[in-house]
Amino acid sequence: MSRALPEVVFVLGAPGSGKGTQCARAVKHLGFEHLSAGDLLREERQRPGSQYAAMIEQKIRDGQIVPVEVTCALIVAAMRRATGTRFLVDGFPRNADNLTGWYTACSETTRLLFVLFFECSKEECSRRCLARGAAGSGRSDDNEESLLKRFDTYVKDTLPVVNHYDELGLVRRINADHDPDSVFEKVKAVFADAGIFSTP
Ligand code: UP5
Ligand code: MG
Repeated sequence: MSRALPEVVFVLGAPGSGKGTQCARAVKHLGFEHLSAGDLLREERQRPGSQYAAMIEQKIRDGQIVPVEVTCALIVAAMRRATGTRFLVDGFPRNADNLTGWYTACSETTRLLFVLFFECSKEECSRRCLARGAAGSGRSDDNEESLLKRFDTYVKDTLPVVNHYDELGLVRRINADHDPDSVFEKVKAVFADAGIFSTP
């Protein structure tokens, strides 16, 4: 008997646009599991004996993108460990290399539902990340120098990925420049359009 493929929603948007915040809510109310590529990389960086730790730290600090072999392996392993079959893959794919790697590793073993894309001004995103850094996030990239690089990479490498999925009719745009509750209302509406409804 054939089993349904795991379903994936990619969650993209600028640094600080609220991907993680909204994914946490979607886990609670929409029954998805949240796989943040950035969190998985930060965990791998902390794992004793990881051969990738130094490379990951340097890439994160410089706002550059880790080679897809590393990131995709972490995502696939996390999906295998999970109990659910619906995943929010947050912050991935971020460039052409990520896209190719995902197609090779997962296009036949998962079903992409859509791409949730958070649009938020650079000023607001920067303010949020710097405030988080000032409040003691401990993230080595929540500083002005890293943020400039993160934004450069986002515009140069990640927006073309969004455009690619837009051409396939898969992008669901959300104006994320509002308070988290209002943004989540819009997120729920996108999922409801796809036939996925929230629990109270
Ligand atoms: N906040 C959230 N929503 C708000 C709202 N509506 N109003 C006011 N405040 C709001 O939110 C950021 C901050 O803003 C928080 O303090 C939050 O409370 C507040 P968050 O939900 O964390 O936003 P998010 O978009 O998740 O921001 P994040 O900083 O995580 O985005 P990045 O995309 O920069 O970070 P990520 O962890 O995905 O990646 C980090 C680095 O890892 C990358 O730069 C890259 O070097 C590397 N990476 C890869 O190489 N490959 C990958 O596939 C993924 C990452
Ligand atoms: Mg995040």
